[in-house]
Amino acid sequence: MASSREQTARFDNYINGEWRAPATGEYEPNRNPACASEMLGVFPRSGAEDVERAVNAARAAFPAWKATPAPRRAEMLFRAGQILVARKEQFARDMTREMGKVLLEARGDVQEAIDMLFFMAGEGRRLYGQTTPSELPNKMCLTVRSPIGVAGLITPWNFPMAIPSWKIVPALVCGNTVVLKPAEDTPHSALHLVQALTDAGVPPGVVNVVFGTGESCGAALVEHSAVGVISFTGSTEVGRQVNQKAAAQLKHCNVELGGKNAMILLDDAALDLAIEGCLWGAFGTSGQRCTAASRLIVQKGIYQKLLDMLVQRASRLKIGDGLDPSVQIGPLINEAQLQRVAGYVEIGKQEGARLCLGGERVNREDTRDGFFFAPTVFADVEPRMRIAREEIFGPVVSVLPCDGLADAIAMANDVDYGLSASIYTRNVDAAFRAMRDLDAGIVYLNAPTIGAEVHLPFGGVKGTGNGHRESGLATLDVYSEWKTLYIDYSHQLQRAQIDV
Ligand code: UN1
Repeated sequence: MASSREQTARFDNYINGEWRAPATGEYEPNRNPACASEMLGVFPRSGAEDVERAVNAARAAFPAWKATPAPRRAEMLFRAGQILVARKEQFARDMTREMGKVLLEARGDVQEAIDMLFFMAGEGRRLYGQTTPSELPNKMCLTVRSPIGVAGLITPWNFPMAIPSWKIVPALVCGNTVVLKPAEDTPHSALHLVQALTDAGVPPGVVNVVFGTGESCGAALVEHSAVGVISFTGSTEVGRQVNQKAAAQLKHCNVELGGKNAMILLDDAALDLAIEGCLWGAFGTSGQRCTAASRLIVQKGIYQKLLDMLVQRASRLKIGDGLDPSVQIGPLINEAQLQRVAGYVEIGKQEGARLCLGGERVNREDTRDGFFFAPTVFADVEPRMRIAREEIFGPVVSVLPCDGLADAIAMANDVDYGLSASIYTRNVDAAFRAMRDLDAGIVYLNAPTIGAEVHLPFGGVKGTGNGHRESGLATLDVYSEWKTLYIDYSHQLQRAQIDV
């Protein structure tokens, strides 16, 4: 069964509107993480030469795309959104098969790309700048956004369509052309998005896709002198290198990196609601979200009760192939990720945290061929422990006791990251203090640490990023340059600051 698929499903790079075999001649299998012997196809393992071709195509397509009025560009984005609506179910199923997230979440991932396309399609008729008075008579001042050129976009596997859309769509509406290097574990979902854009009329060369690893072609993209803007989502370690390399060439660069997101649960929290939030925040997408709730900071009055409820509920979560609609937890992305998660469980045990649930690979007949890891709860975790400080990216949650609000906020902030944070309380004062004092780019009240919507800025502080934001209008600043225009109709030399 697998062999016939293996022979048929060979994918190539998408450059200048054509399928191009990689110059390296090398391909990598794309496997189903729920059933690793199932091969979904082979995708190129490209190198610098392929990146060169793609960048050249994007560079050649730039002048005409830039000259296309933004509302016309936006109409294509809108059409691409409609195409995704029509193909949502098929693309979601394909995503579950290549990434593992359960179908419900895969549909959400496609939906997020749809949302971004519709949101940015509206932006085509706005892209607002400013108009402002001049300090001199018969003179006016205004600002407009200009595209930068070629955008090099490097995306992770955990949101295989949503995150590429966060980058491609604003890049296009601003008038840039694109070279996308999607994660090697989820090439097909990225391609589906690009296919929708192509079918919607985006011209050849405007969006190009090169498949391969970060080392083999992501680095070449970052270093290419004709790429004017880089956007990367991934680990803090790699993001720092990307940022440094881009900085050396003074490129626009946005990096979205790790998180160690905390949910604070105060004694007055609505417990049933909070438990739902904990389960969704910690174990949704098997914890493979940069916004996953990986620390629960719980006030002592409800600590034991919450822990009991959490362990009981988490133990009942159904683990399996995400295509089964009754399954709640899918597999991890690959063996290396599974080993990483298992390694952190060992670290947690050695550090003296109390393992209350899970901690091991799910070893059933129907899961043995996949990368399934049981929902894992560590209690009595101390802030100094590595499992309370480092990003695990798996279904492992650390529960930490705290005395009250001030203590909880101090603990929440005492990590190198600052993506999202949340607090469950019914006390208005506590809620507002937390919203003010939590060091995070996103703060939720009475909701878990996940649930970002595309029309609001997404990103974090400290080790989570470099100060830029994705999504919302804020992301337009990544993909455009402000141009300031002074128009003098006085017919005389007027000197700013001099002729006062
Ligand atoms: C991520 O956590 O990796 O906030 C992205 C959410 C999604 C995006 C998450 N919309 O739940």
